[in-house]
Amino acid sequence: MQKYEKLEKIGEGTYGTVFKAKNRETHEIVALKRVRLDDDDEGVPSSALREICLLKELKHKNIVRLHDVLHSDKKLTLVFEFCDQDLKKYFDSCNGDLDPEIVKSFLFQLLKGLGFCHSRNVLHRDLKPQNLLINRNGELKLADFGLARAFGIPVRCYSAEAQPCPQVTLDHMDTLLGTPTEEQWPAMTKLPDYKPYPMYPATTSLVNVVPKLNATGRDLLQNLLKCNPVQRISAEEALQHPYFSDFCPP
Ligand code: Z3R
Repeated sequence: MQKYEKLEKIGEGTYGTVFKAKNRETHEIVALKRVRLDDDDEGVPSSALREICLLKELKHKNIVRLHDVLHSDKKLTLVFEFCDQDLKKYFDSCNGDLDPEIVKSFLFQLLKGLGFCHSRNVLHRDLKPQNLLINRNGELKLADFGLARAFGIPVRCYSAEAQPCPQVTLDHMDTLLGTPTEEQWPAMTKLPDYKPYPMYPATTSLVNVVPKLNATGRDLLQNLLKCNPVQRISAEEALQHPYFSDFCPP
């Protein structure tokens, strides 16, 4: 750890604090994610091991690069490439006034990174603005794979710790778009944790939610937000959607 000079705290991940730091020899700026290893615990948290194993295999320009893993007696440190800010901080700085071309570029890169993960049988499972990093060249990278899963290997039961609970988000989507009906999603009631819940009608149309997005963009969004995974557009398909027909990747 002498190799790095810790600068400031820049975030909190699934299981640890993230610091900006400088390599004392090369002066390269990196992000250090520190994982505390408690004495009475069984060693390295499973979320950290999961992130290390998955990220070692996921080398893509839209996925934050894991440079190194350092292990000292009580701490595990993941050394990542540095990005200037996360998307939440960027959104907050824009006060809701986002440039539609930047939105398009960020969505394109998000789908590229995600499509790459899916092609390698990895589900991120915790996509949110804090886990999407951007840099001053306009590049966007997926980060925090602490809740990610390799799929394809049948898993009988997820541990409670690994199960994200996006209830607030689901409720918000239900009130906005309407609760999915059995007709729209026949397999819904057969899901392992399915519980009957209030049926909300759609309260608004996407035009009111994203007034600056054109009709083609709204069509893509509608397809990305389909609750029924059979009907939902994949990342690869989304990249071919007409919304991107005028987009030139750099
Ligand atoms: C790797 C893993 C997690 C993070 C990395 C890199 N960079 C992060 S979080 C970050 C967050 C900001 S700047 C860099 S913030 O200032 O926008 N919160």
